[in-house]
Amino acid sequence: MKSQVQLKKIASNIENMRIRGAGKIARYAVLALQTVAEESKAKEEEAFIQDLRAASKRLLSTRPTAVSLANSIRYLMHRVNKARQEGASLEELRSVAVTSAKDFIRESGQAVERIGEIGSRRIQSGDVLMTHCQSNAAAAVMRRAWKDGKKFSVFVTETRPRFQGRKTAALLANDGIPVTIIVDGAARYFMNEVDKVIVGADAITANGALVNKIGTATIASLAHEARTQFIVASETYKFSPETAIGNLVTIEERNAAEVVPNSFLKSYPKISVRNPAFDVTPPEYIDLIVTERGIIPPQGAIMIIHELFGTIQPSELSEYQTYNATKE
Ligand code: RUB
Repeated sequence: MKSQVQLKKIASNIENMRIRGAGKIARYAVLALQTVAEESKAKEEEAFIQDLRAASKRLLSTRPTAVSLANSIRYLMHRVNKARQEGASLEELRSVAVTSAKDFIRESGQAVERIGEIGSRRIQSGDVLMTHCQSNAAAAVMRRAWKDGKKFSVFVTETRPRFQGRKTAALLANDGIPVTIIVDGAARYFMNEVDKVIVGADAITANGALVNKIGTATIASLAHEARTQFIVASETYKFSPETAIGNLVTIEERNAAEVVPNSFLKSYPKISVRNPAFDVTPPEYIDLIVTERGIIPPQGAIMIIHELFGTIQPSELSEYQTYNATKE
């Protein structure tokens, strides 16, 4: 079945990071669900929903830290479940699923664009910026500011172990933005020259902490020490409702072979390697979070979560949880 092939392919490409970055992961996840909905051979409504649930389960297992993934699936499943409760037929459910996927992809693209627009107002000509990893949202801010005629330069950390910084550097350089790549460990060496650090988000917690690529928290503490502004660019579907009731965001640990070659590990079997993909930056180190709804201080994260998800009960943290504010 084409949809199964598509689901398998998208899920394994998220796992092996051919599809990466929290926003993109979310968009591909709903695209996979769209294909499953289009191709489902289910003969009745409940079986159709079960097909979507099974696909969601597979997608959710791919990258545990990306809250955007769970929220994008929730966005679609909430609408499908609501339609089912209202008595929708099989074909109506299919159409709700497909439309929801398309809506999410469109809204997500618009959110990144809007973040670029809003965030770019914080950038001034003459600024020296620093960024880490590769984030479409953070890049949107810098690219929009450059497009608007502001002149600035950017230090890009290479971002061990997967070197996503090279992708960011290439993207910005293609626009003509002056870019300097540095090793992650050189962040402090250059921090006193930097006016603003700008990064993306894998997740924002209820207390305004940022979960992002490993190394982000170190850079944030250096920025704090140097009194350099630390800006996060994040769509609101990266805000984690689970954290409002005390759950923690799971930090993904990846394969040791990303850090050292297997041959090294074989030669030194007693050496162990840890490879957490993300870390947590406390809200005290964050000056502002740029969302598509506007700029908030980290303390405002809980308000966004309440607007999006309402008051959260532990039993509601399933696909049924509502997205109050997303134009229902
Ligand atoms: C990517 C990363 C990015 C966020 C935000 O990690 O940490 O900063 O996902 O990206 P990985 P975006 O390479 O492990 O996926 O703004 O594009 O959603």
